[in-house]
Amino acid sequence: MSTTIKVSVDDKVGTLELDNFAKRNALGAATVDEMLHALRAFERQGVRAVVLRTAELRDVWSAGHDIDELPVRGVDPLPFADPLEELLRAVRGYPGAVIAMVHGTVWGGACDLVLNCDLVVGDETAAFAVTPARLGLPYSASGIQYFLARLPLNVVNELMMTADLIPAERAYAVGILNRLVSGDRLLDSTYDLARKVRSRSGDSIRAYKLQATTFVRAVALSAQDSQWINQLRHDVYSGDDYAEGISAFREKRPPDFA
Ligand code: YXS
Repeated sequence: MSTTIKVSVDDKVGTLELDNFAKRNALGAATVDEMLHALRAFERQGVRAVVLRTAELRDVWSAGHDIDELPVRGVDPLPFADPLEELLRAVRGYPGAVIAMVHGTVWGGACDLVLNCDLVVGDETAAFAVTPARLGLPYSASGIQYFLARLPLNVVNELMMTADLIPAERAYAVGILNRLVSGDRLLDSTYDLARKVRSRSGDSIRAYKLQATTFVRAVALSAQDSQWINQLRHDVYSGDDYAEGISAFREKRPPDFA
C-alpha cells in the first residue's frame, strides 16, 4: 500500500503525485521505491506520457533528497546506487514523456528530478534551488553532466554556487521551464501537453528520447580524469564542510563554512 505517492492512469496518460507534505515531499528511499514501481507499472500499461506532480498544491513541491538518509562524513552521499540517482536514471530511461507539473519551490535533488523530466510546466510559484553548496556536499558527476546538457554553464554556475531559489520568470527565461502559466491554468496546460504527446507516435517518441539521453551521456573521459573526479568528490564528502552542512540542517541553524 503506497503511503507517500498517489498513482492513476487515464487513456495512457499517467499521473504520479508526491503526497508527503509533512516531510515536504522529501525523496527518501521508500518514496523513491514507490515511484520506481509506479514507472514500471506505467510502462507495462503502455503509458505514453507521465505527469509528475504533487497531490497538494502547497508552497513546497519537494525538499529534495531526504537529508535524514544522507550518510555521515567519509561516505559518498550520492553513489550510483543511491535511490534518488536510480530514480533519475529511470525517468531518463522511461520510454515516453515524463512531464513535471510544478507549483511551489523545488530543492536540491528534486531540481535534478524536474530537470530530468522531458518537459516542465510551472506556474508563478515555481522556483528552483540546487543546494549542495548549502550542505557542503559534492554533487554527483552524472548530475552535473546532465545539468550542463540542459542549461547554459553560467546558469548551472548560478544554481550551484549560490544555492538560491531561481524564481519562475527567470526559470522560464533560462530554460528550466518549457511553459510558465498562471496558477489557474497549470492543470489544463499540463494535461493538454500530456495528451498532445500521447496522441503522437509512441514508437517515434520512445526512439527519439532514448537516443537523446544516450547522446547526452556520450562524453569521452580518460581514466585519469574519472579518478580525478572521484578524488574531488571524496575530498568534499570527507571534509569539514559536509559534516557542518548536515549538522546545521539537523540542528535547524544556518551552516558556518569557516
Ligand atoms: O522538524 P520536522 O520533523 O517537522 O521535519 C521538518 C523538516 O526536517 C522536514 N524536511 C526534510 N526532511 C528530510 N530531508 C529534507 N530534504 C527535508 N526538508 C524538510 O520536513 C519538515 C518540515 O520542514 P520545515 O519545517 O523546514 O518546512 P518549511 O515549510 O519551513 O520549509 C520548507 C523548506 C523546503 C524550505 C525547508 O524544509 C528546507 O529548506 N528543506 C531543505 C531543502 C534542501 O536543502 N534540500 C536539499 C536536500 S539534499 C539534496 O537534495 C541533494 C543531495 S543536493 O543537496 O546535493 O542537491
